[in-house]
Amino acid sequence: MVRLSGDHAREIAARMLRFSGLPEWRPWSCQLAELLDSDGQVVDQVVATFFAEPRSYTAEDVVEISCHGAPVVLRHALTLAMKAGARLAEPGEFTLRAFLNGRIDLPQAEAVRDLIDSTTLYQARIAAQQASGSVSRRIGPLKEQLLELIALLEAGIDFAEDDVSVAPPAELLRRLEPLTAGIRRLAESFAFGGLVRAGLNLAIVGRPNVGKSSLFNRLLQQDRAIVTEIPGTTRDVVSEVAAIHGIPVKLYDTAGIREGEGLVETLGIERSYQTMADADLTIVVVDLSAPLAQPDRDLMSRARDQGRWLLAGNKSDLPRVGEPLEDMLPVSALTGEGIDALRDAIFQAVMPAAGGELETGFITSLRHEQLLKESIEYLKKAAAAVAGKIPHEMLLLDLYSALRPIDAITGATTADDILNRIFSTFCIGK
Ligand SMILES: Nc1nc2c(ncn2[C@@H]2O[C@H](COP(=O)(O)OP(=O)(O)OP(=O)(O)O)[C@@H](O)[C@H]2O)c(=O)[nH]1
Ligand SMILES: [Mg+2]
Repeated sequence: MVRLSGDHAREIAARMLRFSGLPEWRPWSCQLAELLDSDGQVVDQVVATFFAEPRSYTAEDVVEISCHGAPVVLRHALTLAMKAGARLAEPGEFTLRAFLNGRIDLPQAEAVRDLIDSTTLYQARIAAQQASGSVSRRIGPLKEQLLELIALLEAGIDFAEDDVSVAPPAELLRRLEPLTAGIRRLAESFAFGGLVRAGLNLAIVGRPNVGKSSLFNRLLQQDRAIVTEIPGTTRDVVSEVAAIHGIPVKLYDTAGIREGEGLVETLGIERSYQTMADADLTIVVVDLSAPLAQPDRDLMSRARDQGRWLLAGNKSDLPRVGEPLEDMLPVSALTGEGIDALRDAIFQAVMPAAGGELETGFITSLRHEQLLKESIEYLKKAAAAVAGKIPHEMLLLDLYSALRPIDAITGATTADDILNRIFSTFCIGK
């Protein structure tokens, strides 16, 4: 599809296409037309759709020309468009115009990019929610609370002689607390949101021959890593991406951990430790059909020290030896038993504790997370200022500083926004 946006969209389309008769630009309807080569011969039959401003993608007049898709034809259509007075759009320019024309806000524009980059349907669903404004719907009420607080203090200062009572410290703290907590919850949602967007690194570690490569293949649903009954089969890290509950998960199969036999294996084992240190989540695999050994325990405590981890007891199809361990997930890479439960556990391990917030929107952008954290720092300063009985003028400076990063997400607040609030919430009316 070739998209033309701007005041001249219709003129340019009329010049580059041949219509049967004069083109009729009825909004949101389409017309058949022909695309001609330089000799005046038809090279494609196309459909031209007109979207009248402001109800179009960019909020400007838009004509979309749908061709059959051959790259040479599309390139020719672009050439014709440029000859007729158009210029090529910059990357993302249509979405930029939608933003500049006020049809979407910044988080929505960013979500369009994420939607395009989605590799799983789950990612697409989250991006689509954000493109429809889920981030702003969560930040909006928090910003509202902050603006109210600012208006309260401004009114106290500006209209001191108009007997608008200046808020007592207890009242200020009562308002600051839920505001800070709300912004913090949103910032923390990035722990999960970031993974949804960028994916998760998952290391599979364990002693030789416990079935790491078999489990890796099973989670991938393809025979990617070599499996043999010889301990020390895997020598180097093997990685591949699988989707687990819609999150792209990069799985790392590693060399079995033991006292290395030879240089190659020793180097491989070093990489296993490195992979484990870099991973977002580690699965320690043990063999249920053999007694637990000290190296198994060492690996478990290392995983525990390093962060999020799961314990998988593999070969559950064989007679079990040794005592069951706490929180161990029995699986069989051979039969597939327990693999679904393992997938669930992987998802649960990275999902936020408050699972209910999943559907109401969380942030997936590192930029948003950093801005929210910056805002929290100033809100903390403001709370300290209230406690320290620092003058309201100074407190206001902190609140404005807390507002600035939020504005960087949602778009700027103007002095009018604050004045309107002061005049609407207080009966100054003079
Ligand atoms: N019965 C049974 N055998 C399994 C299972 N998983 C793996 N095996 C067998 O265990 C042996 C070792 O499997 P691998 O997947 O190569 O083990 P690994 O942990 O990757 O071994 P290294 O790469 O040497 O560290 C192979 O003979 C597999 O067929 C299982 O769930 N049940
Ligand atoms: Mg292996």
